[in-house]
Order: sequence, then C-alpha cells, then structure tokens
Amino acid sequence: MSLVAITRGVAASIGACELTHLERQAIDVDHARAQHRAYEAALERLGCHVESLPALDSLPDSVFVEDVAVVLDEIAIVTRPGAESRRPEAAEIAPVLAAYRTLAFIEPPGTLDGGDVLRLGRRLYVGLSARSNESGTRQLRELVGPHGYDVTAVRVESCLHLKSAVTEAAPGVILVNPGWIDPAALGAGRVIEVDPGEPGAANGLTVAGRLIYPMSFPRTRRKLEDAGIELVPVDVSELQKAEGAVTCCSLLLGSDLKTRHRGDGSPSRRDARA
Ligand code: CIR
Repeated sequence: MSLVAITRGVAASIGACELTHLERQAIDVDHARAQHRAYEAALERLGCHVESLPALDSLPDSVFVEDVAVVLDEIAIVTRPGAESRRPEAAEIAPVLAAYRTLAFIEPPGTLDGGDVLRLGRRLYVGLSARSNESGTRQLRELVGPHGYDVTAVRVESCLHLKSAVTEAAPGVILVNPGWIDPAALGAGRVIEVDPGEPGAANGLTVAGRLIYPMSFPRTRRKLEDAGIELVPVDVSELQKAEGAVTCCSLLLGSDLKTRHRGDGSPSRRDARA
C-alpha cells in the first residue's frame, strides 16, 4: 500500500480567491507556485506518490483540493463547497478520485468543505461553519455510517474551517487554537495549544509519522518540537494570503498503485503541471 497525495497547481487567478477573515493582499503567483512545488517535494520526501494535477486558471481557489473531497479507505465523498465560486472544482476532482475509490456526492441543499472534516480514528468531526451546513453533515453521516464511521458536528464561528482551529499533530495528539474551538468537544487524548500570538497555527499535516508545518509559526513550532513531534517545515506564506494552509493543498489516500484502475488508461499525471 502506497500513500498517494493528490495536488493541483496554483491557478494564475489565485489573487481573486475567496477571502473570509483576511484582507486581500497581492499574491505573487510565481512565488506561490514555487512554494507549492516545495510542498509537493516535501510530500515526496515523506514517501508519497504525488499526483500533481494541472492548474485550473478559471478557478482561483482550485489549489486547495482538500475542500472538494473527503477521502476514506472505503469511499471518497465529492463535496459541494460552501462558496459558490468553488463548486465547479468538484467536477474536476471526481474523475481523478474515481481511479482510486467508489464515489459518492454531497447533493443540494447540502454544502461541505473538506477543510471542515477532521478524522480522528473512526470518528469524523465536521465543522458547522460558513461553508458546511447541517444537510451536508447529515449526508456525510449517511454515506460513511455503513463503513463504520461516526460523524460529530462541531460549531465553528471564529475561523474559516474546523481544520483552521484544530488538526491531528500525531496519533492521539491534537494541535488546537482553544479560542476558536473547545478541545473538550473533540474528546482527544493529548492537546497542544497554539501560542496565543499565533492564532492560525493549528493547521499541520501528518504524513508518515511527521508533521508538515508552516514556517510562519515559530513559537508554536517550538512547542511541537518540545513535545517530541518531528516537523517538516514548509514556507507557504503566499498561499496563506489566500487563507490556505498545509492540509488544504493535498488529498492523501492509501492506494495499491500497481492494481488501481485508471478509467483513461493514462499514466500518473505527476508531470502534467501547467
Ligand atoms: C477559500 O476561502 O475557500 C480559500 N481561499 C481558502 C481555502 C483553504 N482551505 C482549507 O484550509 N481547507
């Protein structure tokens, strides 16, 4: 079983991205692309096969592939993003995921962003946020229940997504901004709180026992290192201007690459970047 990371190149139009909690700042597309390639390289160094999809210049936020699907070992759910401008991204990811998983879809009036779905073991916590609603959560519960997953809804009010406020830093350890989410709501074992001066620091991506983590949060980084967590630092400063972080730039899935079926018979699109 290999680990596959699906990513998508940075759209030339990323400067027109959705913004909820940040002021718009100019984004240097070349710099953002270089940072994104370094992120992909970090995934490769950690043993992932990176399926890097071409940029979609008409969809400014399409680099943030996490939001358009929830991928489990048993099934992939293609979401219906809360932001209308992002809805066409779902149709772009569906054929890619169909090569790896049976698909299901969130239907109207449901909305769901993958950034609102935190998996801890067999439980999926879903942020009821500006992007993900009760219907989307209910549909997700019906789709994953038969595969042995429980779904628990959690209110998210002060930040974009649930995973802006909390991610898993290591097995049984969550990294959390307690000002944005009450860690007690997540019933996790060990809790590491972000440094109070770094509210956006709760988003890290665990891969192969390491934590891919933004360079821009040095104080929280020190806390994580002191807790014995091995970090892989990445500079995502340009993507952060688009309200992105590290979980949002990939979809991770276990795959038997040798036997998986590709509908179009083509090889991996690793080198098909725009
Ligand atoms: C948006 O507002 O949808 C994008 N500008 C940022 C999405 C980031 N996604 C994520 O953290 N899961």
